[in-house]
Amino acid sequence: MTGDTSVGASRKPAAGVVGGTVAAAAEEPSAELPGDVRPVLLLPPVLSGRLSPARSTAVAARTGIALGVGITILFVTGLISHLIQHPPDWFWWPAHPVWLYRVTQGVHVTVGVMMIPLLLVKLWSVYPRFFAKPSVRRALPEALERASVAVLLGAVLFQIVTGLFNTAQFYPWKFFFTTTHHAMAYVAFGAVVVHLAVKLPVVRQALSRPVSEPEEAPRAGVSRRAVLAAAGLGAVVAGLAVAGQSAPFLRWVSLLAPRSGQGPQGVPINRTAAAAAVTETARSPHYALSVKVGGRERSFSRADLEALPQYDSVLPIACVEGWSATGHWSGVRLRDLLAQVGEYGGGDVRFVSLETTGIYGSSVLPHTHVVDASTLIALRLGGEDLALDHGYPCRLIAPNRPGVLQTKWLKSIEELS
Ligand code: HEM
Ligand SMILES: Nc1nc2c(c(=O)[nH]1)N[C@H]1C(S)=C(S)[C@@H](COP(=O)(O)O)O[C@H]1N2
Ligand SMILES: [Mo]
Repeated sequence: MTGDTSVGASRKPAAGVVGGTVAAAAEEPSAELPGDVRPVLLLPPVLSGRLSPARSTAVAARTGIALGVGITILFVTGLISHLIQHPPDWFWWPAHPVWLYRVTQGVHVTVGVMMIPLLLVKLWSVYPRFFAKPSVRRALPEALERASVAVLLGAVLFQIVTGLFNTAQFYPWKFFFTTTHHAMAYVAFGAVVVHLAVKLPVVRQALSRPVSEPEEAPRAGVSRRAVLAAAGLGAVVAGLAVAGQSAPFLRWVSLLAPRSGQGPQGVPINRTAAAAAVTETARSPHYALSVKVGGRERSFSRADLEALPQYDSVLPIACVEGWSATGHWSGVRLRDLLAQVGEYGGGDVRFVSLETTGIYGSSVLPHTHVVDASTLIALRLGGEDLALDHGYPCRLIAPNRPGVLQTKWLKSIEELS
């Protein structure tokens, strides 16, 4: 203990000289770089950063903050998506604004893609330190710090890769991806919090000086401003490349947004009727929708549904993969349909599809959305009968929820007790 205290005491005055040369020499990694870095990789000087003042705490701190903010946004928006799909008792999600989930999940995937250039620049600005000779005096804290950085980096890379796979529709493994992506989110977010706590003094010091101010004698090479500008521009370009799949006015610049408005009736299709093996049953003349509520049951043909009062709803399909599209739906209000059968007791309602394969054949709708006037058993989209691929003879369309819960090709609707 006495040893620790004396080390702390002897370092204190140095750290207290904010912006002074002593503090800078003690804290700045760049001050240690030239001597300490092993020339492991034979990169050109500018790339390896040996000649660059850009590889500095100033850049590491600023890109680090951007990444930290991004990961926090990803953590929150990701958890929202998880909670809507697997709601615990305490969770409540509103029906309005109808576009809220479209925004949170669009932000999740767009910010997720923006992480890629930011992470590359961050890694570039710090990577010589991965090869720095460990100091003997601080062996344990340094080993712990490196281990925590390894966890952070691994978790964030894992999230980016699994997230991208997910948006690219690797459906056979999607369930596995979502589960691991969810578990790793806590690791990634936790590691960010730990890393920031460890680095807070260095970050505060780096931010207290302008980017252009030298931390030591100026060297040739890329400037910090240029690297930070490249990181920012890279993030914006990456974001724009995908943002158009959720924001229609950005579609013309979104070269990487694969599902942005194509598809029958102006709305993309994730799973076709053929893929879901429902082409026969959905077109069958004997089709009937079974509705169970308040202990009573009734069947409705498509003609029966058409004979009930029809309403319009403008609601988005907002896929968990980040793409979304507004649809002009019309059909029977769910609450009206339930009232046709029996007295709705206020519980959750389960929707089951004609589809018997796959894991998207059913969904559960909470009370808030059941009674909402915009929730429809849709018969039409864009003024025409629903395309077979959009869920003909009828589908659920409810406000402010993931597309995966908007069950197509309905077979039955049942209030859960
Ligand atoms: C540190 C970064 C990230 C964190 C903390 C994070 C967190 C989360 C969480 C907690 C979920 C909910 C999972 C569930 O429903 O169980 C989620 C879902 C999702 N994330 Fe991320 N994520 C990150 C990065 C990314 C990236 C980079 C992308 C894509 C570019 C991405 C795409 C997705 C997608 C598509 C889903 C929906 C999965 C589904 O419900 O099927 N994520 N994320
Ligand atoms: N029965 C069934 N309903 C489903 C699906 C499915 O695979 N099977 N896919 C869901 C998903 S993931 C989305 S995003 C929406 C897409 O609806 P759309 O194909 O009409 O655009 O339908 C949902 N409803
Ligand atoms: Mo989806």
